[in-house]
Amino acid sequence: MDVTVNENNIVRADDTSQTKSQKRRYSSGNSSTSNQADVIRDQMRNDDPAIVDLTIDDASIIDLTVTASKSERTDAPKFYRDLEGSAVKHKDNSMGSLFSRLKESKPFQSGASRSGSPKPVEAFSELENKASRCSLNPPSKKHKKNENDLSPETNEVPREFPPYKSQRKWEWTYMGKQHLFGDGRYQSCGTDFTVMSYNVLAQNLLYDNMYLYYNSKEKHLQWDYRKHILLKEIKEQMPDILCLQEVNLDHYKSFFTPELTELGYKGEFQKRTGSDKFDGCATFYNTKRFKMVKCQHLRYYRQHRILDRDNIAVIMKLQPITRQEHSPQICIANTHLLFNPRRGDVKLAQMVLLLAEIDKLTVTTGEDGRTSHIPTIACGDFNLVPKSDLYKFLVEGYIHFEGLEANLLSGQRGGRRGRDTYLDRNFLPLELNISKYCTYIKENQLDMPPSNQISDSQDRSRNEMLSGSSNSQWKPESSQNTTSEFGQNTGHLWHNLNLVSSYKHKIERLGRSVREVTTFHGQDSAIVDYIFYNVTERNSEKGRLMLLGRWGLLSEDELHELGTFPCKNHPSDHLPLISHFLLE
Ligand code: KL2
Repeated sequence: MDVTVNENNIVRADDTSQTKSQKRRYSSGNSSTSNQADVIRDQMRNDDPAIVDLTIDDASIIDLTVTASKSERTDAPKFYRDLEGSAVKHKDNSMGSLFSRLKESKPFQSGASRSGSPKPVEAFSELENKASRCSLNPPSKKHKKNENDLSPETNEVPREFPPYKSQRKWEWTYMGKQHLFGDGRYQSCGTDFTVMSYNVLAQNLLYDNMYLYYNSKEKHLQWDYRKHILLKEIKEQMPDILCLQEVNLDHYKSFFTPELTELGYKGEFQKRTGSDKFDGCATFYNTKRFKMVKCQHLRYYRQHRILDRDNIAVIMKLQPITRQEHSPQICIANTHLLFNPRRGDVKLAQMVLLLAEIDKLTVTTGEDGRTSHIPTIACGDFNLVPKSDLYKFLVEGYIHFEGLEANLLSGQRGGRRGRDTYLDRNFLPLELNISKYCTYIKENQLDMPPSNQISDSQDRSRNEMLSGSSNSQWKPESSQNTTSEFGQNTGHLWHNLNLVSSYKHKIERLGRSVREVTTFHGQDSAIVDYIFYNVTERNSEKGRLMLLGRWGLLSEDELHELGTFPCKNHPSDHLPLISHFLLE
């Protein structure tokens, strides 16, 4: 494909080899509210094009020819869906260079599209410079250094950005301060360790959703550039456990595994199911600190409309390497749930499966026959926001889902569009054999009285639930259509994991509490990534896992001021989350 600019300020991208094309013409006229960039982006989103032929002239008339529509998706990989032969590197160079031309052409200046009054080109380059200079590099390993120390890159941050705007800082809990920096009185004999959860933005998804990244410099979007910065971020933190999402299978094999093996890690990977998916979750652990006891690869896909999506999880049981012979184990679940903001019902079903698998993997039976569960950390990209029904289900352990609107469950922007569907009490397939407590039903459980079936702690919280002393307002109805005490088709779900988020989702800035975000790109910012850990007493946050600290996130405003992601020093559209725990 050739992209040329002629004297009349016409940007043209031609590819005559494609035959199936649709032509559209947009004219901004003199309207100050016209918004060519958004129109084109929407058009491209709808048509999912492989090739775009764009003409922009001085009268702000835009001709858009879109080639290869959705129906031809299977042919599209030749162009920009290709993993390594991505647009930027592929011989036809389609999306990469085209997008950089779009940015250079006047109607596409950032800001111009929103305000309707074009800004001079210089203003745009300045914004882009800010973006490319943004530095979120962490303080070095063990975080005990002066937190105001700037990493080398921050030398490049222009004066007008005070350091706090480009620095993430460790936020220590009371326990963390006592344990890590105290006078020794509170030192425990437990194992402390760090967990990083990071959606590294799969290269093929980057090109699939290119409209999100049109403000980024082409160079900063290339895998050959991004991979070095990703590795640098990991090396700077050296987490003991590393949970990555959106890892391309090829990159897992050719990049992450060799590089991280060199650093002393071992890993497990699960690709998203489906032949058109190339990325998945990878969990690595530092072999000097942990040994793997078991690993469960969870594929959510079932032949049922509620679970017909390709998402996956890696659930690992790890044992710290200590002088103790029987050191306590932990479970680390790493997942990337469905993105679709409208399908909260699918996400809920995926969560139920995840919880049941965690329960299965973590349950232990003591010498006295009593069951308990090993401490668990569940992290990843859950594609749901705090305050949503799904978030509440995770941290409160209860949801009355019957009658809720599927498109509102995750609270993501964009969920409200389109037709509403309401959750039915029978939305989970019975064949899953999962109870309303999000545990697998054992054969003998179906007919037996509940008190024999539920472990001690489960029994306690179940009684709490029934007596109304938990967050739940629900009281059981005698006439419920349930197959048994464990039956799932009651319209209610519980789980007993007692999950707490290690991030509070709000940060203090200049005495005010503002929203922090975990993902950010040209279109949106939100909190969708989490590190949850489980406690025995939810209200006091006490348990065998104790949170010592978290690597603080940034506020929405701070990120907006930095420009857009990915950029020079930040290689993904998500920020890495890191939490420091003590296991007793
Ligand atoms: O939000 V994400 O990005 O957790 O970072 O998870 C999904 C999205 C990921 C895997 O499906 O690909 C991204 N618009 C924007 N982003 C999308 C879309 C879309 N239509 N589809 C997938 N993703």
